[in-house]
Amino acid sequence: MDLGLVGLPLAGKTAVLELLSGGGSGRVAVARVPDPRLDVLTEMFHPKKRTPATIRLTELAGVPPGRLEKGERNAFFEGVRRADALLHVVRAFADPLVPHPAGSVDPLRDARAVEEELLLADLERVETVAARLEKNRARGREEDLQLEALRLCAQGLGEARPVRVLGLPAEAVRALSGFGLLTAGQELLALNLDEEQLRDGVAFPGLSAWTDSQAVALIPFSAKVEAEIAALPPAERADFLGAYGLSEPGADRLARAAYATLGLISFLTAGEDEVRAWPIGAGTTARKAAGRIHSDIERGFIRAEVAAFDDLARVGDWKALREHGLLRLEGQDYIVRDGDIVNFRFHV
Ligand SMILES: Nc1nc2c(ncn2[C@@H]2O[C@H](COP(=O)(O)OP(=O)(O)OP(=O)(O)O)[C@@H](O)[C@H]2O)c(=O)[nH]1
Ligand SMILES: [Mg+2]
Repeated sequence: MDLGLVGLPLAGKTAVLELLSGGGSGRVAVARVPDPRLDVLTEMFHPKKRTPATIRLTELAGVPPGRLEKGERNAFFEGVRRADALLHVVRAFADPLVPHPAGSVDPLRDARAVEEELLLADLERVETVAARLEKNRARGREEDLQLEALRLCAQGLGEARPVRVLGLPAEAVRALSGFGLLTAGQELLALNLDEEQLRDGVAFPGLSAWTDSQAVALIPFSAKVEAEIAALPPAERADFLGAYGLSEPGADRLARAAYATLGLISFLTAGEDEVRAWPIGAGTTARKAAGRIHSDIERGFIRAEVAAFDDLARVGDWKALREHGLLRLEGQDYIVRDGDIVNFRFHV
């Protein structure tokens, strides 16, 4: 699953990418999703390997304030279209060494500038596609559904509302799925604060009301402070975090929020070889989940032995789970839940 990083120039996109991927450079990186449950399982099973879930990050070109040139615009939108969800990095930090491209710091203005580009691009596309469909004399029921869905989008986008907040019926969402609308997907906004803003708390009037209205989750954090935390020896981190009133690194929280924004949950496998978190979309069946591990397991699926992580953590091991009747046998259509520990039975 791919997360696209968008934002104005000098907002901190590269800083966030490096933070989430633990260094590295370039515009594409892989981020590990921190999961304390893997720590518990590692204590329990002493595996040779511990493998967290990962997501791919791609930094897209910084959107300049104002309209983009046509070529730049298309390249940027192609990038957004390829992403499964967006992480929008918005600058709140003030730093005389890194002058803000617009001359002043204003997160709400900046966030809206980027969002507006996406809304305009969607409106343009919706109108173009609708005009083409209307001319099609041979259009059938499917095209009529698409036209109706596009009409609803055009109305919402015209009021500067992203497609994701329009509450479209499932049939309309399906009809639109091939059109690559930029505001239909999920989005997370990371507000990049400086040290003082993080420590003292800072309110930007209207910002959280705006993110609410866009159905965008808002995560305040500081790329600079997080880079300092990452550079500390683990034993010193807790004190440092405490000084900012944090209980865990903001980068961990951001990675988990990004994971949720992509619509992902984890099922877990645990044994002496490996403890591992496997990303699946919410609503995935046991047989499909098995396919995440290996296509043979999906094909030869017999049953899934399932326990909830919390139960295993409480009773201590598999044996106790079985004795307490907390180990269930589930069939192929079982909907796997976040934190399910799964052992697939299959034949090849
Ligand atoms: N003071 C401060 N500086 C930051 C922070 N985050 C990023 N910077 C600095 O701001 C500059 C731009 O950060 P980048 O992460 O490169 O920003 P970007 O959004 O990738 O910028 P472009 O790729 O040019 O669009 C760098 O010099 C960073 O060191 C922060 O939280 N506080
Ligand atoms: Mg950059």
